[in-house]
Amino acid sequence: MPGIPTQNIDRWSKSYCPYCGVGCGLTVGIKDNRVVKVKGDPDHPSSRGDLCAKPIYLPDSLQTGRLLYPYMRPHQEVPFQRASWDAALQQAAMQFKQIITRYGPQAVAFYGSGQFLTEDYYVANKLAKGFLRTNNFDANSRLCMASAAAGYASALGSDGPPAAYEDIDLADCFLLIGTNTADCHPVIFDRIKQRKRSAPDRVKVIVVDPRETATAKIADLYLPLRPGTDIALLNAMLHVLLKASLLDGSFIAQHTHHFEQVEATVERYPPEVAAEICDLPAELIVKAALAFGRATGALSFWSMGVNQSTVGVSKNQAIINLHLATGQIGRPGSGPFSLTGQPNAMGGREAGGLVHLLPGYRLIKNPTHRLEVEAHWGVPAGRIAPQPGLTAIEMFEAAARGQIKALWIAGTNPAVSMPQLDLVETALRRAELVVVQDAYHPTDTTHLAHILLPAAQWSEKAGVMTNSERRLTYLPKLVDPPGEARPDWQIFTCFAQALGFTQAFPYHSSAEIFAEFVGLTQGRLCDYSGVSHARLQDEGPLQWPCPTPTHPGTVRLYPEARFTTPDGRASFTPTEHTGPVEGPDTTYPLILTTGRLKNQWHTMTRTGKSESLRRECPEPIIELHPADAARWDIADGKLVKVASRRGAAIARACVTLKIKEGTCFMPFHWGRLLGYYKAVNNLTTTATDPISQEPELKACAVQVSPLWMMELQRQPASTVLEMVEL
Ligand SMILES: Nc1nc2c(c(=O)[nH]1)N[C@H]1C(S)=C(S)[C@@H](COP(=O)(O)OP(=O)(O)OC[C@H]3O[C@@H](n4cnc5c(=O)[nH]c(N)nc54)[C@H](O)[C@@H]3O)O[C@H]1N2
Ligand SMILES: Nc1nc2c(c(=O)[nH]1)N[C@H]1C(S)=C(S)[C@@H](COP(=O)(O)OP(=O)(O)OC[C@H]3O[C@@H](n4cnc5c(=O)[nH]c(N)nc54)[C@H](O)[C@@H]3O)O[C@H]1N2
Ligand code: SF4
Ligand SMILES: [Mo]
Repeated sequence: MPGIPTQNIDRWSKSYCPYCGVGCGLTVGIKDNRVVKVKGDPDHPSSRGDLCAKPIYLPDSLQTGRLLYPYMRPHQEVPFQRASWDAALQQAAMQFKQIITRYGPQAVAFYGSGQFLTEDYYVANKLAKGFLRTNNFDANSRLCMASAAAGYASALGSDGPPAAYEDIDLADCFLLIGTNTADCHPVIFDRIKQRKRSAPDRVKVIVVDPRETATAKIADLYLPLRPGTDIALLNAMLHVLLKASLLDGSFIAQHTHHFEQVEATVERYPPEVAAEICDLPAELIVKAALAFGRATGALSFWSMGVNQSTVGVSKNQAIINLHLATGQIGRPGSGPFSLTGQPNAMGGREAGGLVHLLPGYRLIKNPTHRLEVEAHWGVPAGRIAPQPGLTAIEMFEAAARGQIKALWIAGTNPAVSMPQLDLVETALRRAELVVVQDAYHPTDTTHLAHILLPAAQWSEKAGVMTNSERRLTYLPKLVDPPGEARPDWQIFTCFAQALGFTQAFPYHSSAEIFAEFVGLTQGRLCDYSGVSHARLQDEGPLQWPCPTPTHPGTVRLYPEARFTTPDGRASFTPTEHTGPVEGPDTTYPLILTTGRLKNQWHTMTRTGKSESLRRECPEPIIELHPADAARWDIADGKLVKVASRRGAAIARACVTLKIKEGTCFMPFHWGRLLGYYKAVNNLTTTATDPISQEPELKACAVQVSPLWMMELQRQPASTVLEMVEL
């Protein structure tokens, strides 16, 4: 365990984990204005003292490589000069005003993060949508949860995961589809594992993933499907249940619409047809369907293997169809349950932090919603533009074309995490103004900025985050930020003031901002108008809906199966199988899927600073099936050149039977700054789902070949990867 002996700690305080959307409670030890130790918080109802390795190493990452002061430069070819906060914000304000005057409000854009506090989100959105009149505020949740949010909204009438973690202890069938829960949501995985152990014969676990990850270890049924074929599988499961009369006819009749359309569609997906599409044995599909259909409580968890697809919304709808058809929703131990990626991607959705949203799960396109928000913000009716702004990929495409002139990026590192990094680089180089607000420097994105603004990060600012089970936790400020770093909400507030909007942005604390925001949740599904900073501090975390100051919070949505639609009924949507946009061909014969490693977080600006975490996987790897490795003459442990239609990367071969033949896998943690060819997003595609606009980060076609450079192979891997020119 890192850190200093417990007896030397000045004080302990409760907080919340700044990594994944499980949203575990932390107990944090502080000494001399520094966080020195992190443990689980036994009182946090979502995690009950449990936690994984990543936050334990937070003390290693909080000091090193921090961006301490604002910096500016006239263009990207010259070094940054230190500036005062006033000068940096005045400069940004002047350029924003000029650009808006010259080209209109659509020429500016903000790109934020599911790692913001809810208050950060709220202020930035209010500024963009209510005062600058641009709806161009999107977030990295577009690459992550957008398909899930759209899936819930289309089926249930509103975004919002219906189930809660306590349903894990009550379920007897788990469908884990497109999620490596063991590595990416470890504390939820532990709870599922405990449930399985408590009744090993009764509780069934189904894992659906082209890779046999650590998650598959607890599976009764492991389905290694071909990437991008989930809809065929889910339709076939429904087909089997229909034929076996395992559907809940009265639930369908009383609480839903359009079942007949789905019935007609799944008729065309008998298990034999899906078996062909998915490359799975038909009997495995039947077994999975029966396990789901016979369960008293069926709980489905999913994440990026479902969402990051050109049919991501349909995949979500196909999962929800299964739950509606069996009545497995709103009851203890059941429900469709998307696992949120980032710690506050949920809060971001609630605060309206995407280009098509307004606070309180409202929609830009809805005139009544716009009026309600305009009234709350004290701006004239008609101020909010009626059309959604440009989504993440569209935003960078527009900047690369020269249509977006000013980009403000905060709490995200798109020069590593967006598909097709050439596009991102072109966009950032073409824009007249790139403002980057980050806790660290250099990163691949800060490296391309004109103005750098130092952000206070976790433990250095106070505010609220919502986790996957709709639970709000208060994060106190525990230590002072280093240098001149400021909380994101404060930076946006000061920027709004520099633009002249002082009256509408008078905030001195995030508590005031939270209070203003919760007013906009009143009467909405995500009503938490009974919550305040003070209440969360006094009573601890609360689950929304929580509409009054004495309301205890709500475990589960839709207990009476009354959904958020005008007539209270949910909607089935027929879903059809369509493969990824790039299928394998003779030139690019393998499907590359990308994702995460257990001990790294995203672009490694934080976890990469811990020696212990880095040691686990010091360099990019590529998982290959032995048959594919043999076909292209690749030996385990050797360097491999991977090329797609868009670019190339290099990684070390990890030859394993745990990946499906014809598929390979690379993590996306490395950016070009760490070695140009380490970046997997050199390869990925910007093709997106037509509804959610979420990119297909889980499938593109590649070719692999050994890197025949014997002399290079004798050098340390990092040098090789940095020096090799393809
Ligand atoms: N250690 C760690 N944990 C994290 C993060 C991190 O960076 N590191 N990030 C957090 C964030 S923001 C997110 S979004 C989550 C992501 O959590 P996950 O979604 O669990 O993680 P990924 O590795 O992106 O992808 C999950 C799995 O999808 C599988 N997959 C690929 N294509 C398909 C397909 O077509 N169908 C199916 N069924 N499966 C497929 C992959 O093989 C992979 O095992 O993790 C969160 N937790
Ligand atoms: N190929 C491929 N690409 C992917 C994915 C994939 O599966 N495959 N997954 C996608 C998904 S799901 C996600 S969520 C994204 C994540 O991608 P990013 O959002 O780009 O990843 P992070 O490294 O978490 O970036 C967070 C940034 O915020 C900074 N930061 C930390 N704390 C604070 C703070 O309090 N304030 C401010 N202003 N900055 C702070 C960090 O230093 C870092 O630069 O990646 C996406 N990209
Ligand atoms: S499971 Fe997620 S929220 Fe919990 S400690 Fe690990 S990273 Fe943090
Ligand atoms: Mo994510």
